[in-house]
Amino acid sequence: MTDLKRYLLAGVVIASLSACGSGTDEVAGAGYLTITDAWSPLAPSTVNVAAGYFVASNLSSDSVTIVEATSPAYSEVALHRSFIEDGLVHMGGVNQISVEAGDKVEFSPGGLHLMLKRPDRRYSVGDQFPVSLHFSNGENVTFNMQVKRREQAANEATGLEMDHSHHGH
Ligand SMILES: [Cu+2]
Repeated sequence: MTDLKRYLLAGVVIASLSACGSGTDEVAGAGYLTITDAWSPLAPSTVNVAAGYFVASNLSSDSVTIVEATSPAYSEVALHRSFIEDGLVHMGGVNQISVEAGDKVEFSPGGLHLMLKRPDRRYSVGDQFPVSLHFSNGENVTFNMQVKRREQAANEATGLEMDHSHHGH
C-alpha cells in the first residue's frame, strides 16, 4: 500500500469518529460563508499532496456557490469528494458546491475535501497556511488552515482532549 493510499484511507476511519463532533473556534467570515474548524492532516514525508477540511456555514440570506479554492502555499488546489465504490476508496473532482442560506457544508475525512498539491515547503504540526474559497458571485473568503495530526483533530472533535495543560485552575 502506498503512503498516499494509507493517508487517504486513514481519513475514512477518522470520519466515523468525528461525525458527531463539532468544534466552535471561528476562523473566518466574509458575510457569505463563515469558515470554522479549518485543518489539514499532517502528510507523510514521502507524499507531496495533503487534504484540507473545514466547515462552511452560510449565515447570509443568499445561496452561495463555491467554484474554486486557491492557496499561496500549494501550487494546485482542487475541490474533491471521496467515495467508496466496490469496496475501494476513490476520489474525484467536484466542479462546484452550493451552500443554501442558513445551511452548512462540511469538508471532512471520507467526504468533501480540498486536495492540496505541491506545497511550497514542508509543513509540520502547528503550522498554518492561508486558503481562499472563490464564489460564483465573484466574492471570496480567506482563512488559515492549521496542520494537525489526525488523532489530534479527532480527539478535539469528540471532546476528548489529550493535552490537559490548558485547563485553568
Ligand atoms: Cu482528493
